[in-house]
Amino acid sequence: MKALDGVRILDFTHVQSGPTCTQLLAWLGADCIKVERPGTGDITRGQLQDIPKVDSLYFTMLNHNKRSITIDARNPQGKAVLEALVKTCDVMVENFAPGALDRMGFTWEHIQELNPRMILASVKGFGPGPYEDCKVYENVAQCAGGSASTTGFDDGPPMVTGAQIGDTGTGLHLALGIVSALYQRVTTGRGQKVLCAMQDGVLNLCRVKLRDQQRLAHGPLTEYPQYPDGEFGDAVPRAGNSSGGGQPGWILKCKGWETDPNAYIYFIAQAPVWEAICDVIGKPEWKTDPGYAKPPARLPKLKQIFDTIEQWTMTKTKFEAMDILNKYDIPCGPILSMKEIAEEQSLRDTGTVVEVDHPTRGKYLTVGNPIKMSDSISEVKRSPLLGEHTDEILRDVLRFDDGRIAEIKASGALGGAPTRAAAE
Ligand code: CAO
Repeated sequence: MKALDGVRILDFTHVQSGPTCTQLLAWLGADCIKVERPGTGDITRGQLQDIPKVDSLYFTMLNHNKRSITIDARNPQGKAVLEALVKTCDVMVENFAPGALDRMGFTWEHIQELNPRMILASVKGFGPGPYEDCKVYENVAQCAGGSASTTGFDDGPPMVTGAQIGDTGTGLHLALGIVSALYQRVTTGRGQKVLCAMQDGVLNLCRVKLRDQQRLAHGPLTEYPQYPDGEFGDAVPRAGNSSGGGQPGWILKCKGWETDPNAYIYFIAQAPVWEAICDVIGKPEWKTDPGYAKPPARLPKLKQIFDTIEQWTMTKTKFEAMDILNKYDIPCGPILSMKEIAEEQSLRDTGTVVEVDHPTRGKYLTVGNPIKMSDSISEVKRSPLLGEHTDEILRDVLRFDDGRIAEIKASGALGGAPTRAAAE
């Protein structure tokens, strides 16, 4: 048994934010029916294609464990199929541009008429306000949610991060909203709308920077690289690689950095292990020197301290440094390349990196479910081909008979041109 067995999702999502959410629910056991436009399907099937005419890794890696049905929502018969699906599903998830679902005829009022228990979950770029009608992609959300202005170096432009905090981050938030609404429905018997705006999701992930914005009113941010010599304006500056928490940290070069762009380690100069750090890097005198012994004395000298630690890390590979530092409980982390992560056996062993076989692509690697549950084990099943389960869903989920299925097909609602019989 899986945690969400018995939950049926009408997955009307595309691109990344929505599909991330529904993939997670599918891994947790929900039956996820992905509705796609006939012909093209989810636009990501054809984006960033590495093999011609084969579903892209962009698509396959966001749509595991789902079934695919093609429906033209503008065709009256297609709309009827969608209405039948609304009646039989528990959750409808969508991330169309603002207003698109209403224009298809699926207003919240209509959905409730069809199924009062339905949970309608949406991702939009912005919540109600001046930008509510805007279309939004990942990096726009990173910029509007406070991530870009606080990422990068002080002397450089704002910077986006490779982690998809706008899309995948919001999909995760939405999944939590959905399971909470399912739980509340047990008591109320009613569905509800769940909305996650990407700006809000990014801001939630950047909350330490809103913390710092308020700290700034009371003086300089002493753990930032701008302290003590640089200028602080009236907004949180970019903090380079300094730590977002109470323990100073920085990225330091390791042996081989001249040729390997990832020969670096993240080093945290955690106060409780300061004495061990001094011993490891060959600076035992710093343990008792009043200029270094206590954290407040170190704050104005962080750059010099990390430069000194780097003289030591440059004599070790990042993995050698990890081995030595971990013996002393000094928090640190190697900068791992995607190649190293793909080859890491322990991630394969836990199912975090999984090899999947696909009928037209062959074998590829994907990221499995990062949520590990002892009584709801996730298996990663390949993404569906476009419309692969159309007949199966009409027959087994909607219980349409052969005559009804033939009539819908002839109308062109599932793809292809309407036949003359349907037109007459
Ligand atoms: N049958 C018929 N029509 C369909 C259909 C189907 N099965 N599926 C989609 N459509 C139609 C929609 O009805 C819509 O039509 P109208 O705009 O004419 O009413 C149209 O396809 C396109 O939808 P869209 O506007 O959502 O798509 P887009 O490519 O122009 O915009 C995006 C993409 C992501 C910018 C937009 O969907 C959006 O802002 N979504 C919300 C925020 C979001 O999730 N962003 C993350 C995307 S991942 O980086």
